Amino acid sequence: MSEIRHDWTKEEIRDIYERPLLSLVLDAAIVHKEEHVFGEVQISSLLSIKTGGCSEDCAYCPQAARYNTGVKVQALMKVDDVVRSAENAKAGGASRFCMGAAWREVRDNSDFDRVIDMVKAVNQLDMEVCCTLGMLTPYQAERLADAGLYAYNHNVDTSEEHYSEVITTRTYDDRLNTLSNVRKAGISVCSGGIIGLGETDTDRVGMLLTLANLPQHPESVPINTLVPVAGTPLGDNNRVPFDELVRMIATARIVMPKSAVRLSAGRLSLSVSEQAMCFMAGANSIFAGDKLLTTPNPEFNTDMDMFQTLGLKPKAAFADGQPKNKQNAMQHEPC
Ligand code: SAM
Ligand code: DTB
Ligand code: SF4
Repeated sequence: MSEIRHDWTKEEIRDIYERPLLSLVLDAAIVHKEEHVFGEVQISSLLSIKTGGCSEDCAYCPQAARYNTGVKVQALMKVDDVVRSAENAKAGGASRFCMGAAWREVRDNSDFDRVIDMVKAVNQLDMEVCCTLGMLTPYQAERLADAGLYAYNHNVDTSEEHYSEVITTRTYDDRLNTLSNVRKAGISVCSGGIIGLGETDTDRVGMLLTLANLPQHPESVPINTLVPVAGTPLGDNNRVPFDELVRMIATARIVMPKSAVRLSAGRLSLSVSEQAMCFMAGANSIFAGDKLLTTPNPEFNTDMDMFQTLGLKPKAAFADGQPKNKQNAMQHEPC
């Protein structure tokens, strides 16, 4: 068993990150095999329930209102349409359904009431329900938990030092506060970041340090590579070399041994063999479906062919435990 630590130093993580690539992958694969079912990969489906028009200035994001990216603003979807999409995702083998909204933060209004109804409805399908809606208060996190929300995605995105180069309309501490509110509400935490934002290796190590030294490791750690979108300030950034992505995944696997590491945005630019190396290095979760929120992702059938070729198996829902409201229901059931 790997030791679960929350007292990593920057130097220790940097030493891991800088190991010769194949030794690093081997070390990560050993941790992965000890802590997870090797070859089992969680399939998450992603749906943008409210698109574009966001007030934040995240320099990578096509949904920020201030950048001219061609993304069409779409109001919050109807509950029935969301449920239909979740049913399709389940039929395709997804065990987690993640609903994303281009909001800076959740407001206590009828839109949030509708999201609560979406969470309840998707929860009925026995899928792990996830949301990513921006900043949350403790009360909002409680409401989501009570509705049966399984996980909440809120990325730290980059290191604390690099953060203000990318986003100025909220702080790193705002992000960490929301993560703490989510954790206190008993919701599974999904938090990671993006590489390719113009950060240094030290920033990448710094981001992993933040995540690995949280009081509890996030249950999921998405590693996104920037999908450069024309019109955003980072639209002309170069593609991240694939070995750097592998390094990031392997280091995340070693410093957070029990977390799911998600090979997230950017897969469309990776070959099957490059993705295979990511799985070898400890990635055990993907977003499947031909669209992420607004940008393209590999076709579902292409991914299933990859699963076949690499001998990967989709992970069942709730393999790591039930959401809070189901736990309560089970505790109150007579024996
Ligand atoms: N508005 C909410 C928020 O910011 O938390 C939820 C949606 S937001 C689009 C979710 C995450 O998507 C961001 O934190 C970022 O990590 C990722 N993301 C957005 N645009 C991206 C891009 N062009 N390439 C890679 N990842 C991106
Ligand atoms: C995460 O870390 N990556 C996903 C999910 N969480 C919400 C989003 C990726 C978005 C990529 C850009 C787009 O499609 O708009
Ligand atoms: Fe808005 Fe989220 Fe995009 Fe930032 S990442 S602009 S908060 S939708």
